[in-house]
Amino acid sequence: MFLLLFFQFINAKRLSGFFFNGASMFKALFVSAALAMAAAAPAAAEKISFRITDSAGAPVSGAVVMSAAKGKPVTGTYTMKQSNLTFDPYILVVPVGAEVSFPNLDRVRHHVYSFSKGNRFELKLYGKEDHRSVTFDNPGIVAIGCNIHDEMVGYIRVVESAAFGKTGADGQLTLDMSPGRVTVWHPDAMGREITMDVPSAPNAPVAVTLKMKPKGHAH
Ligand SMILES: [Cu+2]
Repeated sequence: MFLLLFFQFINAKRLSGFFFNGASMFKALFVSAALAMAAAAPAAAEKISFRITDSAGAPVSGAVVMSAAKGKPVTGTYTMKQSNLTFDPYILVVPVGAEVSFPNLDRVRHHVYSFSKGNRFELKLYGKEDHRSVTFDNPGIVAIGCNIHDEMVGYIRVVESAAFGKTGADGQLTLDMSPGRVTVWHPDAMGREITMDVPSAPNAPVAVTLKMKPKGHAH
């Protein structure tokens, strides 16, 4: 940052010299200050890649990466199916205010609910081809279950982040984001989520190791 400001100061001096033919230092400082204010705006977005592995080096899929920088809620379509007595996807990340559809593709009825603070909901018994949806208004972790099938577990991470996503089966993810602080979370990781600072233009994917609980979910 300081380096950037220094360069802008030099540029401003040159610029003002060019326009004002030996303009005073005062003018140069004035232009410099204006440029410094522009520099205080968030850095431009870059493509930054992440690679998330467990302690044994195996890729971790479904790990959520979210920027600390906040963004406007994004509208989009979000779905968590019930299929073969599982929630699909097992992990979903959505912006605050998103509406998530819960279609039931099974022949049996499900009764989907969450007791998670700020995002409690209950979708009473509904059958095949039936859709219900829920709007998530508060950031946080929403643990989802089914009243009929105890083994059904899913998670929705509701975020306020300007940039967010989750890793694929290869444990990788690329975000369009401004360099800065990010948080990495997975419901089956031990301990708290990991927060780290990502520099501009890292020369390799940002590597993060998550210590996973011994009994990881199959998905
Ligand atoms: Cu069920």
